[in-house]
Amino acid sequence: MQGLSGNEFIVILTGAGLSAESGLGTFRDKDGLWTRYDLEEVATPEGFARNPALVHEFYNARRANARAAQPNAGHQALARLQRDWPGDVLIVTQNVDGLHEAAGAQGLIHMHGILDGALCAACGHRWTAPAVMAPQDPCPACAAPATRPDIVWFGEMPYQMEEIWFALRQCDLFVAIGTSGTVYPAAAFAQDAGRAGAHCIEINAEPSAVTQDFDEVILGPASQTVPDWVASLLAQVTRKADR
Ligand code: BJW
Repeated sequence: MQGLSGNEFIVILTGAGLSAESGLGTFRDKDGLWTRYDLEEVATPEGFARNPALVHEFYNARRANARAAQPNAGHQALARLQRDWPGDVLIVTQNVDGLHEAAGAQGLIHMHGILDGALCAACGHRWTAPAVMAPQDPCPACAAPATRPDIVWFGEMPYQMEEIWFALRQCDLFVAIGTSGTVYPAAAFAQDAGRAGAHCIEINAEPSAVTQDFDEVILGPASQTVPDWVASLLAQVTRKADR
């Protein structure tokens, strides 16, 4: 994208592909989580009601993997963009792993929740998840044995949607990174931002299910494409400032 002033408002949506090279599995790729687990059983409120122990086991294992993982060059480049871009950069992530924060990013929206969070299904209280959670764990606020992972499952409303839609209407540049474009409402964000006038860029290993909604598509592994894209964006405004 040419002719940037540096004051543009950038909204970045990230998905599982960004964390793939940190060793965390994606959902829908070959060997992805949904090829090994039935999403109806582990990622729906109905599945949790049927078998909370199974769901806690699934998320306890994912929490352990996420806590052991390190951010990769893609996460680091986005944190650098937030630090060095003169305008605002909002990162909206579907990822629940916390690797953006580990790389130094700030002010994120975790639209699908966070593995490090626990939520009381009875009173809505939230607290930091222990390493291992179990169905009968009492809520620290109301003592109900209704502890669940603070994760947005299918059929539940993702977090901070009004804030996200507002940002999509205001932004100049929308960039989706490492997401298959198959899960709504995130899959519609390029359409939402594009209709409001934003330039939309997709950065992914392969064209997503909604690739037609983007003005530009950059294909390749996020640990390389994201640092390259961030460097080229920052170089444009640095060159301008030098003139
Ligand atoms: C790389 C790479 C590398 C790999 N470098 N790239 C019918 C039509 C439309 C909608 C619906 C429908 N029926 C039901 C719905 C709604 C439903 C939905 O979308 N279902 C679809 C399956 C059809 N959505 C919901 O229920 C959501 N809530 C909702 O809609 O509320 C009502 C509402 C109404 C109106 C407005 C707003 C809301 C909630 C969705 C919750 C999703 N939850 C999950 C699991 C919880 C989190 C967790 O356990 O971790 O979130 S599902 C899972 O998918 C997870 C992810 O965040 C999400 C998206 O996946 P993501 O990140 O895109 O990963 P992958 O694996 O799909 O793709 C990875 C990509 O990376 C691939 O393209 C690779 O090529 C690429 N890649 N390596 C770069 N190194």
